[in-house]
Amino acid sequence: MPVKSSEITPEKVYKRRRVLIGAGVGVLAVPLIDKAYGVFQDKQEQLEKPLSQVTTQPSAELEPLVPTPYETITSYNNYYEFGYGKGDPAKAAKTLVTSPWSVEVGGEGADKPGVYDIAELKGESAIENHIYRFRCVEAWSMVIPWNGIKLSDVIKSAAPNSKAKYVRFTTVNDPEQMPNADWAGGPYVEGLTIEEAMNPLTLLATGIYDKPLEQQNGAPIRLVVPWKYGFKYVKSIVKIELVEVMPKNTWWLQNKREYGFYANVNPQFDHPRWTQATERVIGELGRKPTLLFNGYAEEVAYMYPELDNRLYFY
Ligand SMILES: Nc1nc2c(c(=O)[nH]1)N[C@H]1C(S)=C(S)[C@@H](COP(=O)(O)O)O[C@H]1N2
Ligand SMILES: [Mo]
Repeated sequence: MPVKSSEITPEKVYKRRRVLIGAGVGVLAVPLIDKAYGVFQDKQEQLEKPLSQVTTQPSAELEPLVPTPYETITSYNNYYEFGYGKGDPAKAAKTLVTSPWSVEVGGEGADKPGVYDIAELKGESAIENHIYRFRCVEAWSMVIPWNGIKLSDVIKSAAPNSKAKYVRFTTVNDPEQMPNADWAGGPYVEGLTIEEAMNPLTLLATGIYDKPLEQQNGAPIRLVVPWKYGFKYVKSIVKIELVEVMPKNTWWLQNKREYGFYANVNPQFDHPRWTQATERVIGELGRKPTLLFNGYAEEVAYMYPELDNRLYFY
């Protein structure tokens, strides 16, 4: 899916921004769009420095986030167990029974393993509301108002021990309820480092726009890691394991050359088949620049001090 050069941020926008900065004109005087591009430019300049020296703008100072309409979030999906088309999950996933539902929390890294009903899991912490950017590895994006709990609260109540180095998540896999259940030859699996899992941005989402998650979005509970590509957001979770060895995640197993474990959003590292420098905002015209760590560098860059495969390989 090559990007037309006309869709890439025009150079003159950068130049104009530079002139404005040079003239000492305050950010408030700059139209919003220029401000967004200016942030992108600052990030690009920062990428030339070692990451340890990068100073980033807090996410709150980036362009205001305009949530994608509910109808779009619930009708344009990736959930391959229900088909490969973007419209398939909204049609086919209604057969997935999401109540009652329990999640097994365990693994060799958990001193207090347990099986939790969804209501019990929610009881672990207060429901929080977070409007996050969402960036798929296919170079499209949305803005999603999530409701959910902090993954860290669930991990803490499992009493992690020294073997808890990674967290492994598993999606339900039921051929009777999922027409394409076997597309990956087994359940969809994802993983995080324990540090990533404990980061306060990381959620277990149970709703969108204050409505319970619909099946196509991963009901009743799915992972949300806003600085990573969408394929990390494993849906309809039935198992969470604290483990010692890095989990083999589904997309890495599918195509090791194109997908890896970390999958941190990085506009400077292209997918072998398309650019990651820009993204198509679903429901809007044209493309916009992609931000390092999807705009959440301030909150997450401390976990990636080296310029290595955590940044420059999926
Ligand atoms: N079980 C499962 N989880 C999944 C997927 C999938 O195919 N199966 N697709 C992933 C991908 S590639 C993306 S972009 C997001 C899409 O989430 P959404 O449909 O809620 O926007 O879900 C992720 N989680
Ligand atoms: Mo994706």
